[in-house]
Amino acid sequence: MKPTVLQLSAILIPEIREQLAERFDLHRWFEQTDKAAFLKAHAAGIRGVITGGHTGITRELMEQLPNLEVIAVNGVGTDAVDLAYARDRGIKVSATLGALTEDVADLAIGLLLAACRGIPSGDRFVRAGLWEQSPTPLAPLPLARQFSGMRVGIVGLGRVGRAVATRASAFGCPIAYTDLRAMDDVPYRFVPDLLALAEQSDALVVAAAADQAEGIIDAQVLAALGPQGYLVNIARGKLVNEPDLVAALQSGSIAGAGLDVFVDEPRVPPELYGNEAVVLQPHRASATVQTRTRMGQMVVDSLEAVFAGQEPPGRVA
Ligand code: 8YV
Repeated sequence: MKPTVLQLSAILIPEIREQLAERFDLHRWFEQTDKAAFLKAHAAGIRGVITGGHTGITRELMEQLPNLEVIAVNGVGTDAVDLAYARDRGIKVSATLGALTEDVADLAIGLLLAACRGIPSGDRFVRAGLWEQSPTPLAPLPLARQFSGMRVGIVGLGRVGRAVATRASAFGCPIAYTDLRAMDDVPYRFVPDLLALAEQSDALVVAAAADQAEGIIDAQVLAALGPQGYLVNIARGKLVNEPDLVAALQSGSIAGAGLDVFVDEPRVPPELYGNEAVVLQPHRASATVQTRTRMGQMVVDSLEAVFAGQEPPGRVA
């Protein structure tokens, strides 16, 4: 008999979907209209859960799955899974560690470049036919901010933070970082205090885990970054105090931002829609065919490993 697996978030790659359907008795939670009736009929048989990094799983749902053995997170962030509770229950949790590093770092640099150089504003300007009306488009499109050589401050020097640092270094950017401790295997400057890092940076890139760092980017940090400073967030929305960020973008107390993540996705503060200083993405940093294929394969492999009594790849609990 195939092991029963509950899928909490969608997987778009056809080969992965085929493998899931082939190997598991798969139930899609998001397609269940009567969730209580579904749980009554199937909860006891569910041995595995697939979820996304942002979606995670509620403690309440875990409590209703008495025979759960494994949660395979299709992402690297595990802040939406109660890892302590999973450990207590002996439920193994895996994440797609290392599978999405390059893509997330690529998008961080893309967002920073897009925000500094006003790429989306320029694109909108051309598409609206405004270039022909204003052949020297200086008034509607102010001169941009140079990216090469910017002082880049990285908040959280994990896999993604390091990959951002490598890329920004290639643009001649001096790199500093803050983290829980200094790292002796990198050539970058450690700044223990986030406020000091913000003061000394032209751009802050948020790449930290969100488990214990909610709201660390607040009005004070944004004020320290200053009116010439840019913020990029490709980690989790809740690392940033969103009302403070909206206020900073509205008042010009920072120059701009590039955001892939938000506190209450898919809701984005509506004040940002008309703000040309911010570049917005719908949480797509890992959304390439190549990376999502690697991630999906790790999810399949994790489930199979646990059902075969083995250690899952990317185990975090
Ligand atoms: C994904 C993420 O968008 O890795 C994470 O933690 O949030 C993203 O890579 C998500 O997990 C896709 O399911």
